[in-house]
Amino acid sequence: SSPDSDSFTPELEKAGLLNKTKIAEGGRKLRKSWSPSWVVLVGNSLVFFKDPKSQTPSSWRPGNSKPESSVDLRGAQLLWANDLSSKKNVFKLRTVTGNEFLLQSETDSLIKEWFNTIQSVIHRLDRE
Ligand code: I3S
Repeated sequence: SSPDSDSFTPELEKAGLLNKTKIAEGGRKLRKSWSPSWVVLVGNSLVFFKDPKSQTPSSWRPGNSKPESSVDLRGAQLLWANDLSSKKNVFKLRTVTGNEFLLQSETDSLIKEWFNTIQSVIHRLDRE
């Protein structure tokens, strides 16, 4: 990779705005509460930021912005889940610890990209 991308962050895979709701914590069902989230896929983690106003790369550099939460993708499961919402383009991410999230976008191409990118990270970790 180039010196420029190294000073950016070498392991960044993807970042963008998605609608998010957590629907389970440790296997316990939670009440849905959708909200926009700035989602960053970096290394083995999906990191959620609350403030969708800060969408520049510097906003999620370590130290510059505090993540709302973070998900370890190792052993996670990803499924399309249009049966779990009236919204379109919904997928469910389940962690090994039994946390479940729904992620959604109105833009078909965008949600497919997210699904494929997260899935490829999960599969890479499965092979390690
Ligand atoms: O699966 P549900 O219960 O139909 O989910 C809806 C509710 O969580 C609703 O909030 P209330 O708890 O105030 O009813 C949300 O506003 C809706 O967005 C949820 O449904 P969708 O179909 O949007 O995931």
